[in-house]
Amino acid sequence: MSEISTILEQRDSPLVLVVDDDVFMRLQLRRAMEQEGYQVVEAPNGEQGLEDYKHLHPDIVLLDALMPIMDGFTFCAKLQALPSGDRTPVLMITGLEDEESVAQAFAAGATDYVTKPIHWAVLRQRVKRLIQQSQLHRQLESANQVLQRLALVDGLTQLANRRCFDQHLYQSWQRLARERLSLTLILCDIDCFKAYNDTYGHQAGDDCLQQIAKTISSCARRPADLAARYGGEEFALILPSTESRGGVKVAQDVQYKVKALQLPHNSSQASHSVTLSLGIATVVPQFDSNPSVLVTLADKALYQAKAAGRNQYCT
Ligand code: GH3
Ligand code: MG
Ligand code: MG
Ligand code: MG
Repeated sequence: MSEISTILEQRDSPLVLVVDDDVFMRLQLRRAMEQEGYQVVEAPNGEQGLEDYKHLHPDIVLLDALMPIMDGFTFCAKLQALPSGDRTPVLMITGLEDEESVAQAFAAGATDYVTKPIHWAVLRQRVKRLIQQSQLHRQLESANQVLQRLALVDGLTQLANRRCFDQHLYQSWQRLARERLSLTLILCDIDCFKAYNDTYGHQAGDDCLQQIAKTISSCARRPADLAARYGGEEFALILPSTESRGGVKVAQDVQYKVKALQLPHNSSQASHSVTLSLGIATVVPQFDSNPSVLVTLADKALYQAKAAGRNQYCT
């Protein structure tokens, strides 16, 4: 176990997990892999190998086919069942050259195989290539995750963007139509924000948007709630399973917290500090209509709040 904790601490080179019941074979494999600059952990059977795998997440597994307690084929099958198991390459080392065991190795999920007696130069090349492929795969996967995140997040405020808003609203609509529960939408628009930019500059305008975004986000308390940047200086709160009264409470909370920010706005018609106008709408979603009904209602309520002098909410 001390070997394992050392490896967990210092992981600067690829880690090879060698699973083989033959002590001499493990030693030879270790030497060959260490010569390539890899770190090595050994396990004498599939069961121990699986434990090590879970703790260490190696970059590749060199796996003997026939072992006591748990053989290589069973190991492979169990590895496939792990959440991260299908990504790590497994190079099966089999003494059995018959077609059936090769087929069995691939069917169990092995990535590639070599046969004993081992041709060491071939083994080294295979391991190198498999590690490179797996590292590339991991990089692509994390790049993909970043891209997916970027596609849904607003760059300035880090809030959900319009695309994310549309998706979440549609999904909430479908779910609540099934559950026959209310969906509330609040649209928030900063009052006299053009004047704010004109007075304090565009950079200050951006800072203001960031602070308002953070504040609105803090009012989305339930896991299913979503705060989004709906447009330039407009924000939205999607509140699933929320009646009109609950929506009003959240709107009041937003107003209270924005006021508490005390962001000076001397050219506002509504107040001496930055304020919002809010439109609240609530419906029980129906399968035969779509969320644009709700957006239109909230937009109308927002327009009323503006028309009535700003710095207020309407339903
Ligand atoms: P109202 O009270 O009626 O909402 O007036 P308003 O001035 O807020 O509304 P209007 O739609 O006339 O102007 C919105 C302004 O928001 C204009 C635009 O330049 C500004 N804006 C939109 N997006 C951004 C942004 O990302 N950064 C900054 N600094 N300003 C923005
Ligand atoms: Mg064996
Ligand atoms: Mg606006
Ligand atoms: Mg505005």
